[in-house]
Amino acid sequence: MAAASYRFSIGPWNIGRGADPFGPPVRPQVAFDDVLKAAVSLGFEGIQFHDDDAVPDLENLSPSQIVHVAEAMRRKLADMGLTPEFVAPRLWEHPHGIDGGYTSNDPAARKWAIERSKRAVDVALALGIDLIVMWPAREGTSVRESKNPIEASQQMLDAINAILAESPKARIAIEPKPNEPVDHAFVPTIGHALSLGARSQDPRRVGVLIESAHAILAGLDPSDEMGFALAAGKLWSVHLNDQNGLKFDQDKVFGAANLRGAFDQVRVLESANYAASGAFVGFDVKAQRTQKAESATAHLATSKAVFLRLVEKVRSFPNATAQQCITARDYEALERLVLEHLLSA
Ligand code: GLO
Ligand code: MG
Repeated sequence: MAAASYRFSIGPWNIGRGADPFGPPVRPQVAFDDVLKAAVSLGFEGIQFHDDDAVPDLENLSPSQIVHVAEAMRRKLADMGLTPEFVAPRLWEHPHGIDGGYTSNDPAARKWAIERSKRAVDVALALGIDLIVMWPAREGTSVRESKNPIEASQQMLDAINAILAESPKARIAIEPKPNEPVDHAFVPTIGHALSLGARSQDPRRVGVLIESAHAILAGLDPSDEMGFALAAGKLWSVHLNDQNGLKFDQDKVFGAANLRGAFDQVRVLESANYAASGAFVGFDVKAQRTQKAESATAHLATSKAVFLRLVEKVRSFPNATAQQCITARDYEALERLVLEHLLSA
């Protein structure tokens, strides 16, 4: 039987303008329709959305207007042969989200965050999908004493339950990140995310999205985080990228900092037959600030190419020899085998 093919996805934020905290944008804004065209030409089928990527200015629209605009987006994607993957409520840019949404100390902000998340469910359903990604960007603290972590855990759970209650179809993939923009986030790892999901009103509808860089920032191995989620049947999307140690969130090209770590991530996805699950492989990568506008999608092409090369590397790995090394407890020989395999043409 032929192996299932991987489906690749990107978000519009992956074709960015190159701004960083120390300098302004260096490239012109790429229009949303041009992002879609780039996705098609680069061989990406899936489009990931923030709620207001799909429905611009949604704060000023009624719920029925939001649905109307999202339905038009659904048709636009279909005409181009594209598929929406998920919708993420963007709580971290609005003034109400300044101190976090669900865990804000301001009750009005908490209410807003829940309402906005419900609208994201409406957007997803109007796009014809059921997956909501929850990246708890500012749900945490920079001054530890500013929030109560016990209350915050309950508030995160309440938000999950509110989203689940909005529609019996809605599924949530929590995307944990340990820090940035906050100092300490309340849902920093996959273990935290899965534990919250298990305590929710419908654990079957709560899973995770794992971003390689976020696991590395937590001092963890992304492939082990993936393995933990896969064992529970909870890996519903991935944001593959790379990260050069404990720095700001770099969103580097997949494999750019640690090619062996990238190999291990592909290996765990292959061993769980992730492609057959129908879930997407997303790349949450950013073009470098130095990149000129005309080649500011190269990071996406490279990430996909590296992923596919690593799929070949995983499939041609000498598993029988590796097993002999394991049986003999000769892990130095296994180390050599892996390195020689990665170095071979
Ligand atoms: C930032 C996150 C971000 C999310 C995206 C979807 O660190 O990785 O890119 O993945 O906003 O929620
Ligand atoms: Mg991400």
